[in-house]
Amino acid sequence: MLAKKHPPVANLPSARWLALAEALRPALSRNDRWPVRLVEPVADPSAFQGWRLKEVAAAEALPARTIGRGEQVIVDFGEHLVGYLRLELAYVGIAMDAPLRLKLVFGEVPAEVCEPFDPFDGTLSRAWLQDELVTLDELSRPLTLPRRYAFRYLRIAVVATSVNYRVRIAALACERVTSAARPPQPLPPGLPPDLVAIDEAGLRTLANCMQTVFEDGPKRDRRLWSGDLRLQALTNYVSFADTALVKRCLYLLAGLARADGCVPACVYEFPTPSMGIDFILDYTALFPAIVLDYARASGDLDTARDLWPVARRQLEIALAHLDDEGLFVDPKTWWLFIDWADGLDKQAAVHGVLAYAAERTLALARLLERDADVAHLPALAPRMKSAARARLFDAGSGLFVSGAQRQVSWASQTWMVLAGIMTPAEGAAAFRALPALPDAVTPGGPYLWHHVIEAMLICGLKDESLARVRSYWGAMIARGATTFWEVFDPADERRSPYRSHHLNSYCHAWSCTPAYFIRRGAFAGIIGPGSTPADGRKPMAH
Ligand code: RAM
Repeated sequence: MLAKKHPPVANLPSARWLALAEALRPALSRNDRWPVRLVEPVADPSAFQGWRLKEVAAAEALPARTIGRGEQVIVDFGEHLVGYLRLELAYVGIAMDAPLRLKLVFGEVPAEVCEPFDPFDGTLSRAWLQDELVTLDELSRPLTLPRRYAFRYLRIAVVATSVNYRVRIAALACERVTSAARPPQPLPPGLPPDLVAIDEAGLRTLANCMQTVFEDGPKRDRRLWSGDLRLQALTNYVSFADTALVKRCLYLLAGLARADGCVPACVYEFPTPSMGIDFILDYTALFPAIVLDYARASGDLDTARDLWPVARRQLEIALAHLDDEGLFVDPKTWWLFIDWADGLDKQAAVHGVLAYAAERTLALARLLERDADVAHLPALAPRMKSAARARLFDAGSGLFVSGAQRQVSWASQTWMVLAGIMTPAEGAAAFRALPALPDAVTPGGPYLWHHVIEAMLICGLKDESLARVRSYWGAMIARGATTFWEVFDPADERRSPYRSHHLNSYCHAWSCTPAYFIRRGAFAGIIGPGSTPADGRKPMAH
């Protein structure tokens, strides 16, 4: 959806910014990884999405096997990987007197290698699903596929041979690529094993998304989204500490701003950097927060100063949608994101985002000594607060409501807390009340859950926020995750915003943040070797 047009901003040095971004393109580190076992599908209603992959042999058994027409083998690489596949094949039989046709299916989760992709009814391209047909006339050279894949499982099926030969997989490797080359900073000591596992999956998620930009998901959409970048950058500062990649991404987004100065929600790198077609009001408003976080983490105030004109412009564009009293009113011309929850009314949450963004922008201005540029902001905060409290606060329930239907949601309370419009005491009462309210719209995915955790921490609900990290992200680990997912609804494991659980990304940028909370010490004082998962589950190995 295209945003309301604003007048062009003169003199944004887009070409210089894009050149700076190009100069910061990172080298990728490359390492081979090999399968760890051979598996076969077992339909199991108690397993994630109904499929379990049972070990049938160690990976060492693979070269001794032969596969004939109509047969298949599934290999498990033991963890989620992003990289390039290399296969060495040989034929066994009288002669290779006809080409070999293979089907290769890559899966981030078992369902992708256990279920057919077709008929396909998803709302995004079928081409995101990672299957290939390969036809080979002879097998003397290794087969390297040109495309990069995101996967843990690989199904290799022989579609056609002649009757005179079978196929042997002599060698199989994945060249893993990432720009997260240096080892992460050490974890706080004495962390219980379930949180170590959650941190590890969080960092693997982040590393696998760290390519030549911070991608949202290495399977899909494989591009830089500003909303994802904000959370990836925060986790990166306390782990891989690669501030140069954040800087590159900030310059890419800024360099690709529209004529009116609006930064797109996403950008493409290839063949040349270009602007994505989506504009998300909440992402736009939060751009200055990414610059502020970057400036604080890196100390690089020069870059923040360079980006200041575009940062303040994002807030200006977003605040154009406040009414006379300072309340956000949905102009219906923008994509408002906030979360994937169905039926969520976003007015209150976006109002909270805008107030939060205004506060961050002011903090950035102060850090850069550019207060004069935003002299109107100090007076705006109390206006936005009183408008929200007058028109969106329900004194009876103590909760913020949203839209004409006065909808109650986790999203609204969360962003009102983050904006400082709801007090920590009110927020604590709200977060305690919400689980018992059947009509309150619950979060639809990890992006909003991240903000819920952050808001709970502000409200002093340390134990509750830790319990949520354990019960939500821990539940992905319990279901076999080695990276965290784009969407996860424990009550509906096939839930997808794209009408296809195969299209969901299972290594997704915005889900990596438990590692951020753990590493920044958010749970200090309540975690230690004796602490156990809230639901009494045993920590899972993965
Ligand atoms: C999807 C991706 C991305 C997210 C946007 C809003 O396409 O999952 O991560 O930022 O939606």
